[in-house]
Amino acid sequence: MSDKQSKKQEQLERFTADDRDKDMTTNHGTKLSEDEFSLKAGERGPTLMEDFHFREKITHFDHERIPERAVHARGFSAHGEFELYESLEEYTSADFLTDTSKKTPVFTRFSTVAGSKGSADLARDVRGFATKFYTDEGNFDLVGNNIPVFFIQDAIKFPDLVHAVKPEPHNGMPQAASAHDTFWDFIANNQESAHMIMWAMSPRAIPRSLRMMEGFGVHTFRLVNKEGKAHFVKFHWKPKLGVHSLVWDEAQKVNGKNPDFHRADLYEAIENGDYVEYELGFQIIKEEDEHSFDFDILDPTKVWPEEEVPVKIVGKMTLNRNVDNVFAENEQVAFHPGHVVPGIDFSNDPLLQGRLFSYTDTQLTRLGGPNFHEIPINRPVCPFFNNQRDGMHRMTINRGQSSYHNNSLADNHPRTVPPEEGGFEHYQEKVDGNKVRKRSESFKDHFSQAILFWNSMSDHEKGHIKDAISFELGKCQQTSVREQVVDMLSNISIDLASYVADNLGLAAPQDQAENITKSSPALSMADTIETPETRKVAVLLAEGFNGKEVQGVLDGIDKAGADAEIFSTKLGKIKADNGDTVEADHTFLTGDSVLFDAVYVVGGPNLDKAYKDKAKYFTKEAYMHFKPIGATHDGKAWLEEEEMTNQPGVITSDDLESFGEDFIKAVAAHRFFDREMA
Ligand code: HDD
Repeated sequence: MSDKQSKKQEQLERFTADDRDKDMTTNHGTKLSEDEFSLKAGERGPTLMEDFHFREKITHFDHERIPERAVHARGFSAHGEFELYESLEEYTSADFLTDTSKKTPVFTRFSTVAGSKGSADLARDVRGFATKFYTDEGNFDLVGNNIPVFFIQDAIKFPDLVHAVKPEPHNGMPQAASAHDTFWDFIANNQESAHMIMWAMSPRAIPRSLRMMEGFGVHTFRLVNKEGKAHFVKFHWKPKLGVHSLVWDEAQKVNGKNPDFHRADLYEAIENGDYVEYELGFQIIKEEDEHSFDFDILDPTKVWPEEEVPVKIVGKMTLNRNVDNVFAENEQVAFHPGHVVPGIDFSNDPLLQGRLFSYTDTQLTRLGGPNFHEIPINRPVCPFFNNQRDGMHRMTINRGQSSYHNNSLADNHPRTVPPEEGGFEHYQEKVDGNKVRKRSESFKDHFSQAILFWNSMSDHEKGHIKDAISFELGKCQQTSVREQVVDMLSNISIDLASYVADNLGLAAPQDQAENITKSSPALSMADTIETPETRKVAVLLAEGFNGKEVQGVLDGIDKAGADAEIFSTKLGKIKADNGDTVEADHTFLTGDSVLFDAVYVVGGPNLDKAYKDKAKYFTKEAYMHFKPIGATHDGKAWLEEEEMTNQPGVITSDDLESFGEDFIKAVAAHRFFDREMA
């Protein structure tokens, strides 16, 4: 974290309370002498109404919960800062995008969409990626997802989409899962979802870490410069650690072993000083080129292929501070795609236009009234004044006699500000049309980009998608739903549709998918950044292990920025053959293979069969999830016994130095899907 507190942190500081070393009082300040027993008429008698302490404590508790978000209920957040690499004044007048000397405080909340607040992190789902920039000109909220397109083209269909994916109303199942009839019935009968469903069934929907996924503003926005000239823009976040995912079997197990897997990963990375970095990128299209593409740039079910419209990297966000209080910050933060600052404006994307209504509206129920902007996490760092007054939970004590505009009593203050001095002015787009409830002709192609996405996938991503759809439809009860989806898939790929049909015992589809061969390599995760940094390596060793040699490998893991955690027969100190000790972090009871990126198997003398079996099972599971595995000493023999050697990403060697290097390289590579093919 920067040594100087950010403006936002200073502001939040004024609202924080630290009750260490403090006396206990009621909310009204009366000191309390007792907090364990209610006031009773006699030791065994009834509680008395006059017990104000009891009444206050229970009343507060009775009202501790607020409605969870209608979608994106389960989320986790962190504070940070945004730095700009170069002035973008050619495109925008926004000061945080033109002044490179500024560090703009940010607050980012990641979320799953469908599950309740208490659901598990590794649901197969889209991830929300919402960032509040506390700029000196007001808050700018970039409320995006980790997938660059959306299921629907018009916001009026959002309640239908959400009703379809949420637990079914007659039995309240399933929780945090799209693998059920109503969701797939919606998909098959709303074919604009074809492109997004391909992303949602791809590995992107089960990220390895919130730190290892991209973010997208999804919609087309506008950047407007000082001269009033506008460009269309799409926003991107690119993680410095690359884009990585888990496999489905692993994800489901992680949900049981550690439902907080993603939030713990983010929290611990920040606590360890491994600050989380994403670069901000812009795709920019000139206004005059609006109609130069084979898709409508206002259609939120379309990407702008990066090969056609390159992503210009403009700055970096670093998340470097955990929240102090999950309710006060993560729960009470209120994002809104309509929170813009001068220099950023909207496009006519009908999904975006509808969102501009929904987000303030939902906070009225969720946060209990119109003053949620006064909650510390939501306050801008710049001053804010207007004539809005009163309402539930008003905190500000507005002085003065007048609360209207125009006035003479306060010399017309608070005054509006002309655009040249920083007042927001809407981009003066000429709009002329008949009032119609219609989909534009240019929004009617639902399959070209679904095919583009499919064509761009590596073999293992294609395999993942095939199995994901087979899983999801396999969980659907209605044959008619399965059939309709297979029919829909045949518009994307006959290979995909036939595979799924075969898995479901359905007839192979007849229709041919359109013959589109175009692909966009940027859509695949296959060529992403590879690094061992912050990867978690499970090291299996026991008393009497070769201390000198193993320490060398552990040092190498540490030097590479990865994190080795020791599994042994018991917690506490484990003695090596040279008398050195290491501290065991886990036993097979407290830790699990699915919670690690790689396994290094060492073993030790005098281990009983039960222990060896567990160690082999642990390693085999990592092997089945295509993870890097290294083995030296006794570990090598275990791998041989289980026929795991001579496979991609399985490193064994007697030369400890080359072993260390090869193992770290394997850890950086993340997964070895060739093993799947072998
Ligand atoms: Fe939304 C929350 C992202 C379409 C209505 N949305 C919400 C959050 C994210 C998104 C990240 C969680 C914010 C947080 O962490 O507090 N939503 C999107 C994206 C969309 C999208 C990327 C399409 C491109 N959303 C969308 C539509 C509507 C909504 C079309 C309604 C017309 N979204 C909401 C909401 C939520 C919300 C009900 C629930 C909680 C909240 O707003 O504050 O208003």
